[in-house]
Amino acid sequence: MAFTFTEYYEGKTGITFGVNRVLFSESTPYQKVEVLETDSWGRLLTVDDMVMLSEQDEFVYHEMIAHVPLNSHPKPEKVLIVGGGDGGTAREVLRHEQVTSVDLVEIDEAVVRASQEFLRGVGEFDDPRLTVTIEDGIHWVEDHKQSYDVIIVDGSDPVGPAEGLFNRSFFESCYNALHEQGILVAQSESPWVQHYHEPIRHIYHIMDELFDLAKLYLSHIPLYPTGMWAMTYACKGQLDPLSVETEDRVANFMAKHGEHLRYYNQDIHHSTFALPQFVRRVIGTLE
Ligand code: SPD
Repeated sequence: MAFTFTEYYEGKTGITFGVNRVLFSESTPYQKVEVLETDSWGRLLTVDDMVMLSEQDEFVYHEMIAHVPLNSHPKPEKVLIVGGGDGGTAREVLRHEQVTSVDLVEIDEAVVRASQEFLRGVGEFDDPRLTVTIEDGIHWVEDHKQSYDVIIVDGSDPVGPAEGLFNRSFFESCYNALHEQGILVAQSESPWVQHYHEPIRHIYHIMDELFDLAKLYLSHIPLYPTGMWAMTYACKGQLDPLSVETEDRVANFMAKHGEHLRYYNQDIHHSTFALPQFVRRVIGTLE
């Protein structure tokens, strides 16, 4: 082991990795992008010293951010991924046969380049249904009204270039970019981390106000700060992720793809929406 890397998330509290070598390191106009080879979690993609994924645990995040919304929609043909330049979310979205096109809009070409070169097992970039565009996702959604069935916000944490992905105006543009019955999912940070309470509450309340239905859901992602990670689901219309129709779609999807998945299944789809009391307090839904 050559050195250690720590992502600090609360004072001097953080998660530390043994690093054998640095495979990629670039300071781009937006951020510092690195791929590190760790001693125990495979390769790590970091942005401004925050972990975006490890080869060992990325499947949790990518399966959960993709399959929960896609199986909740009866016909998810057109999908937009904002961010997601590593291609992991695209890989999972493209498992769905009904998807006819995926626009992946990433602000920083270095994330795509580093991932294509050093994280080959993570991203799916060869599927003809996928179009990768290097552009600010905020402008993209403003310019694409009524265009998508599902929008997935797979951005970084709310600092630096991803900060705008947590603003009300961005979510309003996402609302306008969705077809009727469209679904939006956004990565929403950890409810254990005090300074993320505001962004989580903020995202949930904006989505709840703008959309007909909003729900927070949780996954276990060991290498993200605290290991508990939130995503927010919102629908223009009443496509409930816990409906009987969705349950049937999840069952069909699992019958076809279950052997290739590592986290998501029928039980997880259902239980992911069960929120502990303290999380309900964070978003203010505790009666
Ligand atoms: N702190 C991690 C926040 C998650 C950001 N997205 C990760 C990108 C993986 N496709």
